[in-house]
Amino acid sequence: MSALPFHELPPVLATLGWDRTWHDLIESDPETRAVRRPARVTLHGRDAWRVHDGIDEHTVGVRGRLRELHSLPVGGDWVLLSGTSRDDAVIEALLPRRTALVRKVAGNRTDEQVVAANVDVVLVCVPMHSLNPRRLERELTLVWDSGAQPVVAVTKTDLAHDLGADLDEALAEIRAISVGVDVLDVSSYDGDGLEAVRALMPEGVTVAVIGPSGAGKSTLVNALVGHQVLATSAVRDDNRGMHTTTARHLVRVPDAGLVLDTPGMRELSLWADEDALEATFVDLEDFARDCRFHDCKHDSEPGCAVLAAIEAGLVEESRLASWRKLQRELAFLARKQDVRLAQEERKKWARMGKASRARIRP
Ligand SMILES: Nc1nc2c(ncn2[C@@H]2O[C@H](COP(=O)(O)OP(=O)(O)OP(=O)(O)O)[C@@H](O)[C@H]2O)c(=O)[nH]1
Ligand SMILES: [Mg+2]
Repeated sequence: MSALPFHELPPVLATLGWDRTWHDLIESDPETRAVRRPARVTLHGRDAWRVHDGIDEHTVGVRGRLRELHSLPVGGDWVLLSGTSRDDAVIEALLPRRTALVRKVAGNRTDEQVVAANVDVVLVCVPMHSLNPRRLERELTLVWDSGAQPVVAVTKTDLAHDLGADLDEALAEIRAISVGVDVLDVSSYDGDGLEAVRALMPEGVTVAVIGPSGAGKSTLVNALVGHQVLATSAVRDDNRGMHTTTARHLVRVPDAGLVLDTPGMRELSLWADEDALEATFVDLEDFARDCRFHDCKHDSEPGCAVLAAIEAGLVEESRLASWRKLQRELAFLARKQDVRLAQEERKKWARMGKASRARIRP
């Protein structure tokens, strides 16, 4: 049995993001060719996955051997289903991810968690009245690392009037942090800027929405879809919505692409590499290229172009501080990861040693 020819697949699959490249991928692999039906994960719980197979959306489980893999399917993943109907469908295979938004698992462990897969654009929401620059830098680094394109959405711009705040000033501050990234301003309440967001998602394109709790992510998704698909509610005293989002939903926007809502992450720990950090701090990197010493630490070295730029008021000193902090954090994580891998390796060798000793013993 081989996969259905591309033109015989349900046309709705294309609106979910299925394309020739995905199709060729399963055709070229004898193992996946035998499994007929691609589907996209729209939501996942602890033990069940909602998938859309181009015909309808239903709940399925995964084949046991997939559980042994390090990574189970998450929202946005493409999977292959066995079975011919919704009742006997099971996820048999997880297709390789084109992009993956990954964060470090909350707490002390050095495990990673994939937040969303196969996302083309990540919309980083920043409420206009409560910018947290350090958080935004982290979020942008996370997105650069994922392989998706970051775009910043400054939300709740209608509040500027009520709060007597200067929207242009807030935007300028956010633009100064979002180097090389488009910054849109939106208000889901009065519809301003929604068209610009919609323009990011032509049919088949997936946009994930991230940002702090209460930033208006779910409200924005509802506004794009045109009706309430996700619960949102009044802001509590602690600024979190009453219906704070707890799962990641992938929904289709009529006549457009797909949007994946995510819960506001309270603890945003990085799981990124140096390149992603460079992309976030490209303004500092540009100056750093002109430093006299190529290994300049931008501390007090003579001929440091970064310090000169700060002195000249071209960059904020706080930006250098957060660059250093994130560099330290990543270095720490890498060291911790090395220690863990070394421990696992030692355990493996100890086990193998034991097993071979057992065999040698008469
Ligand atoms: N003034 C104003 N309020 C908004 C706007 N968008 C959302 N809100 C309000 O902000 C609160 C939080 O909105 P949500 O959409 O639930 O926020 P969220 O980012 O999804 O929050 P989590 O799910 O907790 O991560 C709600 O009370 C919304 O009504 C907006 O454009 N303008
Ligand atoms: Mg929400």
